[in-house]
Amino acid sequence: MPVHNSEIATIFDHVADLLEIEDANRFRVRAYRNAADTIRDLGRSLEDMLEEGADLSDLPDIGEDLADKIAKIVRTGQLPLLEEISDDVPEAIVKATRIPGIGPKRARALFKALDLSSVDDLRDAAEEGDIAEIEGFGEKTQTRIRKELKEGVIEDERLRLDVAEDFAAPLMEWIRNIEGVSKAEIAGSYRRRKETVGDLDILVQGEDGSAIIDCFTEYDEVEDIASKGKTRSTVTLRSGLQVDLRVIPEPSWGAALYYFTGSKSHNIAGRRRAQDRELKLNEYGLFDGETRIAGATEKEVYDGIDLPWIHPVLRESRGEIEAAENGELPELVESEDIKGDLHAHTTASDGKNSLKEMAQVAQDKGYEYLAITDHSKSQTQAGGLSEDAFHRQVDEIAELNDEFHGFRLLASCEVDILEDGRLDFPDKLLERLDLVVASVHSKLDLSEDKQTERLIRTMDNPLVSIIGHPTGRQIGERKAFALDMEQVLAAAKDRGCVLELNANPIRLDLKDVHCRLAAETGVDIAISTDAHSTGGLDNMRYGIDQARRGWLAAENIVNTRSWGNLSKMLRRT
Ligand code: DGT
Ligand code: CA
Ligand code: CA
Ligand code: ZN
Repeated sequence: MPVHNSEIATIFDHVADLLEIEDANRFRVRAYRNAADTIRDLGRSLEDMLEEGADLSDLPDIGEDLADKIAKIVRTGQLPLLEEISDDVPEAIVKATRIPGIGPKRARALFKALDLSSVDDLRDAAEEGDIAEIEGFGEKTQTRIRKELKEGVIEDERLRLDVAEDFAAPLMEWIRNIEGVSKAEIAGSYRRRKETVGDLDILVQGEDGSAIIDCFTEYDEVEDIASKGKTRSTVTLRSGLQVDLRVIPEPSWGAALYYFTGSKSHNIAGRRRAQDRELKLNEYGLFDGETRIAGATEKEVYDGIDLPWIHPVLRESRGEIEAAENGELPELVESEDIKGDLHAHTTASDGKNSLKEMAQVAQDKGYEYLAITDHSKSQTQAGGLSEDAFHRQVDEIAELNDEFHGFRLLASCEVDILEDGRLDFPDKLLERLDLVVASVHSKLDLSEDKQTERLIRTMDNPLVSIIGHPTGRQIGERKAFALDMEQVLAAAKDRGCVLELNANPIRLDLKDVHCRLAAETGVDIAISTDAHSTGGLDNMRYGIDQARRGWLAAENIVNTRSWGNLSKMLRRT
């Protein structure tokens, strides 16, 4: 049974969560988190590496002990340590830590004080007013907990896109190798590149439906078969991911791909257009009475309802049909447009690779530049640098740049935004840098007014080029902080400040609608990976998909420009 890197990383993250709740040594907690990050960005399968006899303790952040643990997980799919500590810590406490302002310590205190053991217990306690009675909690926290529970954030079972990809890739390889399968594609939210997916909707074309489905259900990660028929089957994989598979006849392929790609509201709009033309549109084709007049390709289907083909990332029923009708679909930004990356860390702070290594991989990608944005001094958790250390890094970057041709490292910094919107470093240091990324990493639970004001004060400083991960959300982990995005965008526009679309699939912040709003407001976006390793630089593609979901074109993205151009643009003084 194959074990994917994302599963191993999830196990380590889970161990770290639990240890943190148990108030374990913080270095021990960090060790598991760092290992999880390394594994996620590795780009090679640990299982394959073990098979080839590689020594995993050669990897950054993986010592002998963790290497043994990885080997154990690959052999058995489990980690006994995790089972042991999960017995002591209710899963509900882990979930409660997703509520902004409730860290591991407070979650533990809360559960202990009220003798809670489940999310339902927590809900009851919040509704009955018990939480406000506990020392250190109060009405405000209680109201917030109620709200979070109502919004269902802490029980979100959707899978992040990158995790889904990790399971989908080998599954698709399996399906494409089944005898008689001539085509296979994933539709649904996965094809629309949504940041999370509820399930996978796979379409295959082939001769003998039953035989194909038999083979599909024999895939070794299938844990449960919910249904199994001649043309359709639904299964659950060991990871918990549900998969719907449908066998589609050739003349209906395009119609089915269109239908199951969705979104549902895009489909409904399409069906209405068909009805206006006295046609019928469904997953089998476009029909005039009993006659199928289109269906083999998506293009044919759109043609039949008098529209150009619409890219799946746009199919959210947010005006794409009107835009298509008027010939006003956006020319979406593409990977090839990207000329560099404006947010990356090195071993100087919490990254895993050196300046040189990061520069090498950026050049291999064909980039013209890479901004090194290590953390400022307040970020003690993330190895934030002192002012002196920063000055030294700027000098080191200048020296390295002498050796490069057609490429440069940009001296930068991810400077912490303090509670009042001022920065963690003095202007005198920031003035030496090619650009400045400013991010919020603390005081995440300020009120909307205060948080909005805080970011606007930050942008008042003309040395600030880009606001990093502007809403701070971490998918499935931490909600976005309260922010009036329209006000932030208006202020950014006034001040010529750029907002970041963080390409890390855990963040993807800004959201698609924010991107769209930014473009409408005239605010430029930087798509940045926030890479903490050379492998992290590969996350650019998630950021691009997200930008495309937000209708952005190359001209909306600052890092599609060459450095000469960009540096002039970023200069606000
Ligand atoms: P997910 O799985 O929650 O991430 O989102 P989707 O969009 O993949 O939704 P899913 O898996 O329920 O269904 C796949 C597609 O099938 C959906 O995007 C559109 C289509 N579809 C499903 N149910 C309906 C329906 O009741 N009416 C219409 N018109 N289309 C539907
Ligand atoms: Ca789906
Ligand atoms: Ca589905
Ligand atoms: Zn960063």
